[in-house]
Amino acid sequence: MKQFQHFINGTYCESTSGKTFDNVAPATGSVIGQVHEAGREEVDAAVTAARAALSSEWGELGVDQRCELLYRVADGINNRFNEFLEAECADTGKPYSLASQIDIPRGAANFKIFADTIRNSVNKSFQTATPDGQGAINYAIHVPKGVIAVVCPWNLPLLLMTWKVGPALACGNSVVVKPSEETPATATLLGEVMNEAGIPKGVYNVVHGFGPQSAGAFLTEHSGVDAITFTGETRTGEAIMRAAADGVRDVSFELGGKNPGIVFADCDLAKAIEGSLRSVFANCGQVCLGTERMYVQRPIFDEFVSRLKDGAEALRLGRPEDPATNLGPLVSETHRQKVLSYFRLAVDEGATVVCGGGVPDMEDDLSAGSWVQPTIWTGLGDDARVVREEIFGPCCHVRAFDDEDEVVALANDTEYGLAAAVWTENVSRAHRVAARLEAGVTWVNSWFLRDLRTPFGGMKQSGIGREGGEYSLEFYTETKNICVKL
Ligand code: NAD
Ligand code: 6OD
Repeated sequence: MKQFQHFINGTYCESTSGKTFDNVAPATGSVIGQVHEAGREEVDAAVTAARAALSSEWGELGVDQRCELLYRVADGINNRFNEFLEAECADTGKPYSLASQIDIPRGAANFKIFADTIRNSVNKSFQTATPDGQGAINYAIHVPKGVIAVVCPWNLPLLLMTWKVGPALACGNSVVVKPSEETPATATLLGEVMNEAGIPKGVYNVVHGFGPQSAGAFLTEHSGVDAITFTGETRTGEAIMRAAADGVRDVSFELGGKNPGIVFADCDLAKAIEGSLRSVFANCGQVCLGTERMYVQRPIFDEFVSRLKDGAEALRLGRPEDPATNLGPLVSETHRQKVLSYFRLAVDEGATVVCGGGVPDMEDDLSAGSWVQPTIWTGLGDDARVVREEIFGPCCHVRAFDDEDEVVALANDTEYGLAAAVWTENVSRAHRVAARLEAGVTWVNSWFLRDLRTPFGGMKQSGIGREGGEYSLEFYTETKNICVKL
């Protein structure tokens, strides 16, 4: 049985309480490991180690030396690619075909891109006129913010954790990571890579546990933490924001979504179907950027629904390691019960079930896993809970619309504002609609096409702040102005 221990000050350790909880493989429902649950004592040790690291050799390194180390971390992940792949797929049940293309390569790339960004970042300066005619020069410098708490979800564990640890370390901070209780493996394994790469002790720390009254709350409430970066549910973000108010600590939040996909009759339908199948079903619908509300212009509505249904029914559910598998299970039985409750609610609210809506028959040991069928509905009203609430499963509702103003209003009628996808071959319409959508990221004729230099984050209840490229500098550093009178 695997043991997932904390990683504190460069060393793996257990909790003094001896408390552990099960790590369950969602594909089969079997227990594959024991996770050590941190108490206040371990969280305090991790924060203390992270604080000490700031004034040790890590704090003395120049940007170039720091970036060299981060390149070694990226190489370390790539050198142990298969170990990361197996660990991530065992924890989440996601297909190797997905994680080998997205999760693990991005886990490595997140260190390189932010090393490059920080190395090449430019500070602004201003020449200031003064009454004596001599003038002054003002210039900005960026300094690390300090100890950063990184609180992570389970859907893309390595990708989303390194998306925050990469820039935090590139900017010279130290981190304490709290992975999701569902997915402890890759954050733990990364500790070995950090040691192999020569990252000084205490710079990268990991504490395991749950949220409330456990490691998540102990970490975010800890007065030794200077700032908190969090990805997860909007309600959890509210709780963390309350904790961050003590000591007026900064937060960066990537939260929930209920993202629209808009398909105009002038789209390339084959592209729109292929992209929508990915945006609805990739990672079993457990992508914050995924589409759960499809709006399709009336002339192509019936054909779109029929082709989306064909695509959904062709998805191959199966073992993560089977190269033919392209749909995995949900992350846990608890999450499956939540998603299935929405499947029932859709019927109660009057939906027409186009496909799916239940639990698939799975063979042998897979029958005890957290599987659900890919599901499509039509016929719900705009106020239905299934159309308004984030489900985070492999499902969407498809609704017909007639014109541009109508669909923009429908798409924006939500408390969320994370992502949108627009499908049209009319370039003017594409720009016009994208500018009117209340979403942090809008893709036109694509979905989840990422350039890591671009701003990433959500509007409304989907988040606070932007990360990515130079935008990450705003959160992970303090910007200081120095004014020199000449
Ligand atoms: P979650 O909010 O339940 O948990 C996320 C993390 O927060 C976990 O590590 C958990 O232990 C911790 N946590 C929970 N309560 C806490 C508390 N009171 N104090 C401190 N920590 C606490 O989210 P999840 O279920 O792991 O992930 C799914 C959610 O994340 C979805 O809503 C999804 O939309 C969102 N998400 C958003 C993005 C984005 O980029 N906007 C990306 C991925 C996931
Ligand atoms: O690609 C990224 O950088 C990113 N943060 C993706 C988020 C996906 C959410 O599930």
